[in-house]
Amino acid sequence: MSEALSDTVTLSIENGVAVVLIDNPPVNALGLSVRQGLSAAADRIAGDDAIKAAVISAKGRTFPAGADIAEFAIGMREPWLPGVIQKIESLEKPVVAAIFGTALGGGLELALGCHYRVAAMSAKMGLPEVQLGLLPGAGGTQRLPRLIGAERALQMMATGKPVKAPVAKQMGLVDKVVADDTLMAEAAAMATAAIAHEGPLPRVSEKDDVIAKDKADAGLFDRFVAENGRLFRGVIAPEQILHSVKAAVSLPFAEGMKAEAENFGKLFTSDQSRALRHVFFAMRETTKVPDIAKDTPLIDVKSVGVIGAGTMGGGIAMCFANIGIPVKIVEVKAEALERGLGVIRKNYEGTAKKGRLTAEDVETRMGLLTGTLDMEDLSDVDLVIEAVFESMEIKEKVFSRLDKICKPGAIMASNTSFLDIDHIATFTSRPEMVLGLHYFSPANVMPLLEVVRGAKSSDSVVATGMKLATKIGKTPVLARVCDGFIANRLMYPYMVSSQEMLLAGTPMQVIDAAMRDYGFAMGPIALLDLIGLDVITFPGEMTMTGELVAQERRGQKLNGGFYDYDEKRKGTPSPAALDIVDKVRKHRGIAGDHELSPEQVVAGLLYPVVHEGAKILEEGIALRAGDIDVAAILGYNWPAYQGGPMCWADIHGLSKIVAGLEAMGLKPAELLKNLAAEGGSFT
Ligand code: T1G
Repeated sequence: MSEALSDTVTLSIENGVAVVLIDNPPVNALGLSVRQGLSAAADRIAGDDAIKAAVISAKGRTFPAGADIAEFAIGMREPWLPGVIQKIESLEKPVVAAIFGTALGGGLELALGCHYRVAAMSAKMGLPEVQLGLLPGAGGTQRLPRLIGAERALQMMATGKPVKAPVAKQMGLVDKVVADDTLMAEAAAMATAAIAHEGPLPRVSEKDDVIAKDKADAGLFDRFVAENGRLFRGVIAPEQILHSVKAAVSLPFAEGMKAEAENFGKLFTSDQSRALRHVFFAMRETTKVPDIAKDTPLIDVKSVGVIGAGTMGGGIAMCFANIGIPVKIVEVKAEALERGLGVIRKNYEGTAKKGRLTAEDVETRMGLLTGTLDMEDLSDVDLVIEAVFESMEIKEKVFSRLDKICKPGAIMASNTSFLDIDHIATFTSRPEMVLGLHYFSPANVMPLLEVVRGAKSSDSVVATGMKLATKIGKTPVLARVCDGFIANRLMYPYMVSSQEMLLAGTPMQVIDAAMRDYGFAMGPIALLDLIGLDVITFPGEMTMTGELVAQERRGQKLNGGFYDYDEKRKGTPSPAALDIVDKVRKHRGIAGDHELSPEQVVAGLLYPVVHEGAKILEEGIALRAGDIDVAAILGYNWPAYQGGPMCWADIHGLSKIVAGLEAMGLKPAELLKNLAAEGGSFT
């Protein structure tokens, strides 16, 4: 018979072993009532002579997956997790952690405070706090190095990557790995056997043999930093993790715990952690469409047709073949079809070379792809996605034919990146079956999928599009119809402002360096070279990109662009481009003597993006500010630790942005002005 120690923790006694189960769906996060229950369990275990040992585990899908991240925003209360874990570790009766699912963050720290750990074969364990801009703040930075050594502990904590149970066993992180369905029995057996254990219980905080070796290795930390520089770039948490592990190696446990708490506190209140915690929830929020009922019937997509075997069509087809859905790829010319299928095979073989696919997987996926020159062959598919040339005239031809070919109930989608889905829907007799599925190139790699809801798209079609996005491993963001939808519309002012800034007199390398320091992998000018100078049309009858293309300078891989590139693709400002900058300046009567500081570059490029985001929000094109942030992060590699444009704006200061936009001669969006005036925020 089990008794409730709190709303989310129960205790039952079986043959002298207390079984403590956490039940806090969906992931058994270690919220207040769980901590209260665990603390009460420790008291019961200590005080009840009928209890000789204990097992701690959970119900549902996983051993605790960490602290309750949602609790951070509402303020945490005692008992604190480090203290609860310390209380469990200090017990004189053996406590076994029975680990399954994903024991992450505070969940793994709880297990480290137990005397023994047994894991189900399918379990994963990790300390991903760094992905939230935090560090393991419940003893993880002190116990983990004592168990598996400082170097491997640093690797786990600075990357946040989980390890599978067999690897955990090999590292000494768990004592035993058992078949999933025997976990609780094995844990109880381990607890019973431990009752007879002579001498002090194995407490990780008292284990000093492993840490002694680290103490003797003077170069350990410098080596780690030298070999893992990329983990430290732009972000602050890894450095605090490093300091905490140094404390673990050099200080007694209690003092190391104080150092960990201090370092955790620095991170907890940092802008980067606020941004990353916002992104964590925003990424999960995008699938929620408030005005579509959760029980809306979904269309069962068992087969797909893709029109166009080019880069986009091929990538889109791969997304479905990857999850076992057969795809018919339509082209107008046999050689285009053959070329497209050849590129797909090459992609799969490339992945197989990296060991992420077997040769058999490649054949299975290729076997799901059928090429055809006849659009009539799409009469039996459940979903068609066209990825043809971006011309409304061609879309009209395609959709009016699809309307005659596709079976009733088939979804007809366009991959267009800016054309009007509502207008495309008028080419069919069933606009309710039409929507946009806007992939980002390469479609089989980029995680963002904009699901574009037409005015007449049915709820069922939209809900199916959102669900399907997740099924193919994408993060969907719902957009209404407008030019550029969300991500491209949002970042167009960023690209335009960078061109204007260059003409006004800020050197291209200054612009790009400022945005790399902000956290982008590359600046806007280099990005333009990478994606190709003819991809974006800039305003004005004479533009630098137009002049560069006219000189056959089309981009990084096409004869260079704004930069000339060496064999390692390192760019230096191109004299030819500088001449063109001068030419366009003269033509437009721009002096070109106005150079901005890096801080002014960031403001000059990002304020217009925030302004556009506010308009996207107030026009109802995006459902939430967080969706806009997700679109920028996943579509344009906006650095997640900056939160995305809307979260960054909140942190940066909306009033500052309003004033900055006005100084640039821009009229800030109403929503932005109003939020700034009332001290509100987007996120
Ligand atoms: N706290 C609160 N809610 C959480 C949560 C958490 N730790 N983890 C997941 N959720 C919610 C999530 O928002 C979603 O809610 C639902 O659970 C399913 O999540 C002291 C300080 C566990 C691998 O960082 O990695 O411990 O949208 O959609 O794809 O040192 O969730 O359904 O309403 O992601 O199956 C450290 C974060 C915390 C783990 C499951 N732990 N979670 O993935 O489902 S900080 C983490 C995950 C900490 C200590 C420190 C994943 C998952 P909703 P999901 P999934």
